[in-house]
Amino acid sequence: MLKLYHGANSVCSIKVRIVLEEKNMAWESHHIDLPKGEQFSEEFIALNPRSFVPVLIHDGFILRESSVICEYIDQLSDVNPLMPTSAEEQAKTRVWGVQCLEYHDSVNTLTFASYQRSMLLAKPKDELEKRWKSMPDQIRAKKVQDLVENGASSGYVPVAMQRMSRLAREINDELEHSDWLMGDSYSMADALVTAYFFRTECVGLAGLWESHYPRTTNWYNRIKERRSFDASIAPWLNEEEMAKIHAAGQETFLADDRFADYL
Ligand SMILES: N[C@@H](CCC(=O)N[C@@H](CS)C(=O)NCC(=O)O)C(=O)O
Repeated sequence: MLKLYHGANSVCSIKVRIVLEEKNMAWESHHIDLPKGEQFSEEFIALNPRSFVPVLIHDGFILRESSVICEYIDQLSDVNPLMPTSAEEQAKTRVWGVQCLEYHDSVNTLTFASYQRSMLLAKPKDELEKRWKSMPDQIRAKKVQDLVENGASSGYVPVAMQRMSRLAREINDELEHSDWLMGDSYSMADALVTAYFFRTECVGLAGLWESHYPRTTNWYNRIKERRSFDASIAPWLNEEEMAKIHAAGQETFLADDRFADYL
């Protein structure tokens, strides 16, 4: 049995749930409440000393890193194989997987500068100090702290915006001669990057592709029509929270002239 430790609204967790749905795989859910800080509990740190989700456990084998987990899951069953078969396409797919580290960093910036910021600013100062100190990765802690203190004025925000815009453009270029990232069928590469688009859209920034890149827009719309999209998201997210995330994103970014050309 596959056990997945995951966060309801965590992009990397959504990414793994998309692949589980595409593969029609049964799994046992272990939900980690990230806003509550359950990722810092002793119990969870024993599973992942880096204190982040997702973590997959398969017959006692503990695996971290969402892109690697996705490829591992694909190999467990012949249903709807997502990894391409040629060495070249496998390599290209893994490049998308490695680049996800950059996309994750970017959407994490956009979320912490907006919605997460408003949530965290509502907490008492000493609780926040405790949270920063309990993060095993202090570089990550410093970044989040900067975003919470400065919001859209943080130096991390324009970098994130530029990177997500570049991703939208790169996908638009890839789709010039094919329907999907790796040819004419949906594959692992499409699955790996979807959640980063979803989060960017959630924070009100779909203009990054909708205003500039029609092939990317069409590709993402086709992804949203797949059963796996709804099945991996809807049961875990509530509409009220999504509306708050969207409103916080719009309030933070759309009124800021520095980002007007992107949107
Ligand atoms: N590179 C890792 C990143 C994992 C990661 O950062 N997960 C986030 C949620 S998407 C998390 O657990 N954050 C906890 C925190 O920020 O304290 C992966 O792709 O699995």
